[in-house]
Amino acid sequence: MTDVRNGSSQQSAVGVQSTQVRADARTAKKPLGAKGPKVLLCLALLVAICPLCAGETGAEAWLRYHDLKTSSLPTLVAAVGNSNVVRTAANELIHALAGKSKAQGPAGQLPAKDAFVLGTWKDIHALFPELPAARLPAGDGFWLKTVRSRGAKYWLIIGRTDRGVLYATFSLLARIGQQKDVSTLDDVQTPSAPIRWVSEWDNLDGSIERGYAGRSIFFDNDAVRADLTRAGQYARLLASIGINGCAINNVNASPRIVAPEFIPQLAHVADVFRPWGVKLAVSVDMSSPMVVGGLKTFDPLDPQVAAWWQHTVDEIYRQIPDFGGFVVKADSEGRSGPSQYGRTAADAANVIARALKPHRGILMYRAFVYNHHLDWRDMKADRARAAYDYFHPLDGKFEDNVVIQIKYGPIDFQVREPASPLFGTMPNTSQAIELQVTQEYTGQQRHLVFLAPMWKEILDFDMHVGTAVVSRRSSVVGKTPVKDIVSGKVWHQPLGGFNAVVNVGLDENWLGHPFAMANLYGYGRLAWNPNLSSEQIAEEWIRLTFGSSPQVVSTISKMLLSSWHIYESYTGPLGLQTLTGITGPHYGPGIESSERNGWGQWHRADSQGVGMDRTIATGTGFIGQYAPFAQKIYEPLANCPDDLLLFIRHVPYTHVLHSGKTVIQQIYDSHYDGATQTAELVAQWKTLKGQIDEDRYSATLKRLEYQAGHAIVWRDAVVNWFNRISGIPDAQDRVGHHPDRIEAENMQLSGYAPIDVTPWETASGGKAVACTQTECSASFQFSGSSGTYLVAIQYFDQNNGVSKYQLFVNDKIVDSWAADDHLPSDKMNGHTSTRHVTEGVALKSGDVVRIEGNPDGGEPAPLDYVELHRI
Ligand code: GCV
Repeated sequence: MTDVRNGSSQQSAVGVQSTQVRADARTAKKPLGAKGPKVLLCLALLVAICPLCAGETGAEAWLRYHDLKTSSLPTLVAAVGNSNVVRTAANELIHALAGKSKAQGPAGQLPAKDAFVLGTWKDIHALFPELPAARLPAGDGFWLKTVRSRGAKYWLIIGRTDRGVLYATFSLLARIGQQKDVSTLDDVQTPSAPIRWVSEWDNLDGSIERGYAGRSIFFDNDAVRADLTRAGQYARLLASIGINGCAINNVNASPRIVAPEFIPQLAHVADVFRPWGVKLAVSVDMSSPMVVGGLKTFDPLDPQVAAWWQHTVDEIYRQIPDFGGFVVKADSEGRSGPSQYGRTAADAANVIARALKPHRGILMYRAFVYNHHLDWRDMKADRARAAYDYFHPLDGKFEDNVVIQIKYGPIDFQVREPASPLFGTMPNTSQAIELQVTQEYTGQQRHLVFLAPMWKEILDFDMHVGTAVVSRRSSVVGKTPVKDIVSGKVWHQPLGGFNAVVNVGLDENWLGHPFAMANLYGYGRLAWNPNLSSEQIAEEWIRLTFGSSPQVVSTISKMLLSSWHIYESYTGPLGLQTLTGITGPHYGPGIESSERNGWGQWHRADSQGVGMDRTIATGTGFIGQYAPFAQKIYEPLANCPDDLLLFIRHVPYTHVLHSGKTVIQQIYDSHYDGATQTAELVAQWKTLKGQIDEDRYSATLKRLEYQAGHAIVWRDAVVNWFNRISGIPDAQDRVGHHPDRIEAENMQLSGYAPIDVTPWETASGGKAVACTQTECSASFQFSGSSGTYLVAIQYFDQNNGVSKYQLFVNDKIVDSWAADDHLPSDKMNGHTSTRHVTEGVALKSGDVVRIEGNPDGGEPAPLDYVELHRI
């Protein structure tokens, strides 16, 4: 056996010959046969892995294992028992601490020198009978414990289940990674809930609905990928934060996912998940018995349909014995569902749940059921009511392996919503909260938005059902926060937990924005322990992802923790919801798109006032879905919190907020402040130059600079729109006044033609210019004072071409660039409006500034305006 730290070769302390170790490594999976648990010995290499690395892709996320202080840690890793998952844990430890795994083999006894010892309680207890059973963790929980025994010191890594051993290992490594002292440990942790899943909205063709980081890691070309390396790496990341299930396909599911020829392909995914304790799940379509099974119906009460589900589920379990279960989206946004047969969600859920039950499978039935053809003119119509209206009457009617999966708010992953009232009204049903790591309505991973603070507000919200509701199991007194309801604690439900839509892609860093992985990390940590603070989660993530330098930790913490409020302030303050293009890609501003249609994301802004009246007294009655105490927080205008006001009330623009400002002035101020604070994020990040590897530093900087420009697009669109509709001027006279701005349509144009942009508020002055030839130019004569300027050129980067631009001063070229970003629209609008900044341009009065544009494909090298800022 080789101890690489000493650079010498020596006999193992437990007397295992080196030859034996190598030979046994080939048969390591075989049980020992003899009495007592099997101990697998692994030799760790303790070497410094990486100083400040020149460049990192982000692929390792928080599992970088850089700069680990390992000198006081043992060099031996002993895995007890036969579990593959425990073996995975041991290998992870070796990988992390040593950089590479070494020979391993079974031995009949514990190492006689210091070692990490991993195993489930049953196996470890046999070796350390003195350990008190009272400390045994529940569920997937673990115990990290240092003990001295037989002249050696052991770092015991114990789980009740083998998954617990893996979670313990990652927890230990996270502590080491954060440079915490692990010389003495006695820590028992139990996850908050049994269900800690993620969902991926991947389509079988490899595209991802609401995915912003490349194509699917699971599917391509209507099949499971042959190379599932990334899927295995993803399972490792999930396991490291305690996630135990992953539904890999879109909830808008292709029925083919459970077709006989597809199930063996799913088994391949399960194979790469299994070592990491992640159960495979899939989303299924209710019409599968017809589409795949060839039946004439998918009526959930039809015996043939029940038999089809049973047969299909049995076949899945035959091939994937540890299959997790299904997620179902039905009767929602055009999906098929039980309403087609006059049946309920309980009928639909139960027919599938009964098929899963013998296999211990779970059915996650989504409460995201609503009519998207609501009548906009009906002041009582309200999409926010839908989940409660459909599901509350069904409480207690579901099989006990059904979990109702409820989006955190009553609408749809908006930048701010109140907690869904449904959480408080199903005491006899297991529930899970659905969160969204993929930033569909929060900047699509182009904007920095750390979502843990938002999730915390929802999870900590007390539904005040403590004394109001009595379940068939028990009555409840005291606080009833959402986190305790979904974990099953409040009403003692058998199941419950968390499911988040993540949508990782083939991009090396998984989610696109280098900071977006903070949301996946935060999700896992909160699902494990929703009592953690956002500050703690942020700090953990930063230390593991970027290192523990105090300046790095404090600067990035500040950025992360301020980011949600900043984003909210320029995209949808006061409970307006994200004011984005609802009927388009849900990205840039599109304020009116939510109105006059059936989707029900209305803000009802008109010339007099703004907001949805959801009160009991005069509105849609939505507030009445909360328990009486919670109603009192929202219903009286005097109590209603400012940040949800317009979600709950329709008020005049002159209504005075608790803050003392009028609603309209708050809308203006919030957007100006938000854009300014976004620019400050760039400045904050720049202070870290040299302290972060160059690749991740510049990738982050690029996104933050883009965000600062796009925040201005948002700001101008929203303030101009509300200024026009309300007719009330900004007290600070900023709206519509841009002394540093030269509109493209007012420049000297050659080949360029003015064009009206739709919606009007997404272009400065409502107009831009589009090139009608192969080359066009727009120019103006500079008349300001001589000096050095920052030139910001606002243009539209559509996804149907790569136009080229050049900037000239007096015929001398000073900059050039291509419109080669991948923004989500092929038109000029708030999704594509972006800016190019050229710094340090010397200008004197009389100079001619000219921009030349060359269109490409369907993109006419469009220009909106130029802004000049003296440096
Ligand atoms: C997968 C929103 C999204 C849809 C998504 C749906 C859902 O409406 O925009 O893309 O569909 O939510 O959660 O089912």
